Amino acid sequence: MANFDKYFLMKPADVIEYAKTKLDMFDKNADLQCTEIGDGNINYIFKVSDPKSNKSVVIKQAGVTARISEDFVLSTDRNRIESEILILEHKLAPGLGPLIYKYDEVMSCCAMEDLSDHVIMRTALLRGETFPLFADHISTFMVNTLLNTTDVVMEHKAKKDMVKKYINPELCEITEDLVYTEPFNDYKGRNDVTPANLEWVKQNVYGDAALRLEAAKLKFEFLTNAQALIHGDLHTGSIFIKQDSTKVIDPEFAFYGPIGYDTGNIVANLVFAWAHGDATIADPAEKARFCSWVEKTIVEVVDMFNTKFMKAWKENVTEISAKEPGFAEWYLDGIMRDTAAVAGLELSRRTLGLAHVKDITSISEEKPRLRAERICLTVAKSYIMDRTQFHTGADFLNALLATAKKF
Ligand code: SR1
Ligand code: MG
Repeated sequence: MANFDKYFLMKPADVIEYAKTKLDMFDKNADLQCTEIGDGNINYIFKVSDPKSNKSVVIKQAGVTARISEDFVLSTDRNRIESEILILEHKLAPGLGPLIYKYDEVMSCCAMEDLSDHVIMRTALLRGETFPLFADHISTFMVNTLLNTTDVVMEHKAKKDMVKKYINPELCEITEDLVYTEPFNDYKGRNDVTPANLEWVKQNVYGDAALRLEAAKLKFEFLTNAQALIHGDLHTGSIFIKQDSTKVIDPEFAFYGPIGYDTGNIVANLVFAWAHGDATIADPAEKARFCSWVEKTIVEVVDMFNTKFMKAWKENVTEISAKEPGFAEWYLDGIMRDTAAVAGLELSRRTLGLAHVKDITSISEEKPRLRAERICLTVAKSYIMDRTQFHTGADFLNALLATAKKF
């Protein structure tokens, strides 16, 4: 029987033993059940439950390679980063993430609150469910976790210590390759383009030198702009949700990067939800109900973020130079520009690259799928190329609606 003093990749039976001996949650004689419930690209996630006491816990373990492909050899230290960031996010944005019970450096695993009463947001959106509090919750999460970890609020040496502590080179490399590079040139031959769209993609994406140049500039901003401690992978698959609650999970890509990387991911993944609803919901009234909720949510996420950001700025800013009149507006304008750019990058990479989203891949009929992909790739281009023109939620939505009309 393992005593967990040396790392190995656990199977469900090991996880039961682990939960019994390493967590002070279950009776030593409890008849525990364990299932691997992970459906992400990288880690192994186990739910352990005791039907008798009704207690349960989630245990997440990092392997030495990514689940999606052994090409990605990754430090298991990402589990430390994830555990520490979840604890920090819980302090900065209380109630908007899971509780962490334990981090185990040897086994590179952590034990956290079981959120089985919630559902992964992408899954719920694919079923046409809507969440009226989402924009409010996610804008609070982003403002609190992002602004409070910047040089604007933090003492600069303390912030630099955080930059050091959360340097995350391997996970950042995945983003550099998959988000900023490969969607525009497929130089590693890993892209996965829908065959009937390949010629269109060659002409409109790979063949667009101006687009490739902007993506290159954005990559260097991602590499060098240590603006805030970002989540780094804030898509609808990293959010557990129910009507009255939103919980952000999975911050293993966290590092000091541009704030717009998080806000842009939220916008892009709402656009994917819209594209899925638009392509698959047959009943016009039902389609209007779902798509108009997504449209309103895109607008609200951006506008609430802007309003809350300015309010929090006034309350929390400590950096003297940041108090100069006009500085806050300049700073926020930069975030909106990056939000647009990243929304465009995320839309491009999830449509063309190695890691897709179900919003697109589950569109089973070819014609609507090709149309959905072209809408996403075309609005992506305008988010990237015209990124200085995006300031309000309406700016983001209008670009989407104008693009959709063309196809
Ligand atoms: C190799 S990992 C592929 C993608 O999955 C994660 O969720 C990140 O989005 C990453 O880019
Ligand atoms: Mg993830």
